[in-house]
Amino acid sequence: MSVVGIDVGFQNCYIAVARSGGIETIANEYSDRCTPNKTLFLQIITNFKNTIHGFKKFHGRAFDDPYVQREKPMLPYSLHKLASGNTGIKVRYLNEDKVFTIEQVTAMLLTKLKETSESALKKPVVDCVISVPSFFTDAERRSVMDATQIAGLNCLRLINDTTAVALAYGIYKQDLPTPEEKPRNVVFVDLGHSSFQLSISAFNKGKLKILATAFDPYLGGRNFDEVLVEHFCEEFKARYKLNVKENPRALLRLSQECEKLKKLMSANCSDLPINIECFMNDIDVTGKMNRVQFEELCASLLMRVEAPLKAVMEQSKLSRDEIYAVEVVGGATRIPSVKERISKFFGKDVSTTLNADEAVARGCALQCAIMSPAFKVREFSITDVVPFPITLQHLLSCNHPAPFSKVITFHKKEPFDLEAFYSLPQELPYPDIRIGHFSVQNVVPQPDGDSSKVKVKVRVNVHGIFSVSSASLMEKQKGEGEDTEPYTPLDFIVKGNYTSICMSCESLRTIIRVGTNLSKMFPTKEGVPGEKQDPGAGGSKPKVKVKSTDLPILANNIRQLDRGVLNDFVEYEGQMIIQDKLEKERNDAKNAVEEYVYDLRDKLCSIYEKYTTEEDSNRLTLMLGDTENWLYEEGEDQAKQVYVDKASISRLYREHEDRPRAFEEMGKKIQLYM
Ligand code: ATP
Ligand code: K
Ligand code: MG
Repeated sequence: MSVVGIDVGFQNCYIAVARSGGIETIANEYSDRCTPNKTLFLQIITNFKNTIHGFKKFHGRAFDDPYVQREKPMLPYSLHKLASGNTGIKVRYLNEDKVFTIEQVTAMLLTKLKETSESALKKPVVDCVISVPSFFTDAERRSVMDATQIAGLNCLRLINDTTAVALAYGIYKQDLPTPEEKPRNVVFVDLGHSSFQLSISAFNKGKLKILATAFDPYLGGRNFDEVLVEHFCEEFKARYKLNVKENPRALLRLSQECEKLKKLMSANCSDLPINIECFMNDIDVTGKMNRVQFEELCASLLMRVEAPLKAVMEQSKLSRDEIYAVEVVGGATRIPSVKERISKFFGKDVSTTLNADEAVARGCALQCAIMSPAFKVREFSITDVVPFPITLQHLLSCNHPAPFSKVITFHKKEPFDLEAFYSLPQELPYPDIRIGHFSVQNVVPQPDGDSSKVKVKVRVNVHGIFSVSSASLMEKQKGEGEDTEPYTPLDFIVKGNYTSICMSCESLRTIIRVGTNLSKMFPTKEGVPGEKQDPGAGGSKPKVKVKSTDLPILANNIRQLDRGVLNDFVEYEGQMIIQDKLEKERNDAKNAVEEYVYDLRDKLCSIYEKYTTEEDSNRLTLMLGDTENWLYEEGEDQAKQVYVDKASISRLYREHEDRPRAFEEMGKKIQLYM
């Protein structure tokens, strides 16, 4: 079984694989270890409207979400509002307009990455660990998980980008403090193309614990490109009277050139040129810029670097001298002024001991190796955090350790509903705070008419996804006496309308307090499915026999694809893979004919010259010309078999290649075939 880790970046994807010798990064068919985050649609590769990129943050987003609306005009492809209200992507596929869900588009990308790893490893790839930004919410995570299923991958864990980096950093360190010693605290900073993330991790031998995480989900290398694009749009308007923004293709080219310029400026202080030939209306444009000017233009972006640094330090409650190192990764941390700001804030040089581009993927592969039974790696435990406080009419505080599960007790006489949502809308990257609606069914009163005790287990799993995972009704056995478990302040809160109180900061403290009470009250007990005997609370108290019955839970409004729809998508993805394969074979067959024409023509006037009569040679040359014309006309778009038939002569030809004397004989065959 292969063990792979995939970093699906907004711009760049990396695949790492665990091998016995360590972690390796896989190269794609172009011998590049970085695969652009792009999905190309069949047959129309030259058509840029069908090259889908920049879709990573459409997961779980409503079409009406301000982020989606802001991105829409900048995209060369069109977005579409799905019946669910989510964002779909419209493309030409097999000569038809077709709308794909974001899960399908990401699945196509994952399929490509899967194929890349399979051809590098020469083994099937199923198990994997995939990274997501730490700020991804429940809906985004569920959506990515759906995509992995469509692509036929078994995602063992969605891991936060900076957590993967922390693992890649810590697992090889031989000198970490022992569990009894003070942990080593390291800050991890990742500035990618679309977002800025950081976390602080406390390391001891064999484990890491994320203490806090902070982010600016809308700050990344792309914003720096945009500043340059804006600048040159103005300049070209003034100097060449060109309205670049009206021309999507020109805008795309300018954006690519600006990105190159930005990268050059990281290494050079002097004036650097930007030249684009035939930019618009056959006009060549030129411009220049240096690092000082660039930093002035980007001043407002650079100002935004500090806030998340502050936030993460405040949350961790550490002082700056308790920070052992600040490790930076992500392409955009190469911008010198970004590094300077980080280093100034922490009062120490930033470290770049990790591979800035590949650290995330490597961490993912390590996590996959740890989780895979097929692989032996040293154990390394990871405790991550919940990035946003969740309210289940009360419940999880921000930076609560994850994964975790907790049992909450309710006293009810009838079925009841629980609503889970994010507590602090202003901290969420998008306006929708819903997580899900969970109905606990089949609740009945006790035989004596009293409320029943219902234990509900809530969970945040390894993917960072929240759920109400099980519920059970505790029934007092006749004549066994009263349940001694104390009345909890929680019951009071649940009965009250907590929803409205949760929104203020004041009540956030309340939530945390309730959370703490909860863990004190039920330190280890977790609802186990099936009937069982509950020994009751308090070891010294008389034992109370309680019968427990599992209750069905109906989850509603979960931001995830309907399972039937998911299955259809799995099937459709399979068909598209076949279609792609057929198309590739068809293209290869066509290329083979073309190649044959060139090759034979070449050889007719070189190595075969002396074996061919002039008459034969002329006839063959004419025939090759015909075949070539055919390729540009009716042969432009034919079924594979047509090309195969044409090209089978090429096979014959090769068979005779080492026997030039038989060439004349073969020439006759060629005539037969063409
Ligand atoms: P995200 O993490 O936001 O999903 P990503 O993982 O695809 O995105 P990275 O590959 O880490 O992003 O970084 C890409 C960004 O880094 C791009 O904006 C790129 O222009 C920028 N970048 C790469 N090299 C340099 C450099 N030498 N100087 C400045 N910026 C650079
Ligand atoms: K990346
Ligand atoms: Mg990244």
